[in-house]
Amino acid sequence: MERTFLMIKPDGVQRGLVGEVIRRFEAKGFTLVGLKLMSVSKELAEQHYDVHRDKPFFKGLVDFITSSPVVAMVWEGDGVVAGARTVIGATNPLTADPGTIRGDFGLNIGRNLIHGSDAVETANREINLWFSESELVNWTPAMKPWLE
Ligand code: RTP
Ligand code: MG
Repeated sequence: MERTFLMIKPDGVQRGLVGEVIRRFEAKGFTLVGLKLMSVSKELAEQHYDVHRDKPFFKGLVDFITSSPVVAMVWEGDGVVAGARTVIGATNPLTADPGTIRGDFGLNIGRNLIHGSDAVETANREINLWFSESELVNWTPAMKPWLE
């Protein structure tokens, strides 16, 4: 089953949007298999955003992600990588569609509330980076047949 890595960034936690964000993925029908509130080290933030290392916003991004706790999550479901990106919305909240998390709550590109893996391979890399195998729970929701 496909899995993705999602992270509620410091702005989402500080603004009290953790429940709202999780509610949206639950309501969509995805399955939560890993969840933790944590402070992020500079090393982990730099590894997570390694692809952006040469971008002008890299240092500000790392400073932001390490500034206050985040909620790291792994979600499971058919097509969950792309599906979660649809629920999240475009990178810039000012152009993200209403009804998406960023469109409804985001303020600007540097404060866009949540990260979602952008491809299946990226998701696998990020899940391994953020979670150990023992922190992930394999389970089948009883309501799953109703969603198929
Ligand atoms: P994410 O990785 O956080 O899920 O976001 P994304 O795929 O939609 O966007 P990406 O291109 O991967 O950029 C990663 C994060 O860097 C910040 N950013 N700031 N100041 C800027 O121009 C700029 N561009 C990107 C955003 O917070 C973005 O989510
Ligand atoms: Mg990205």
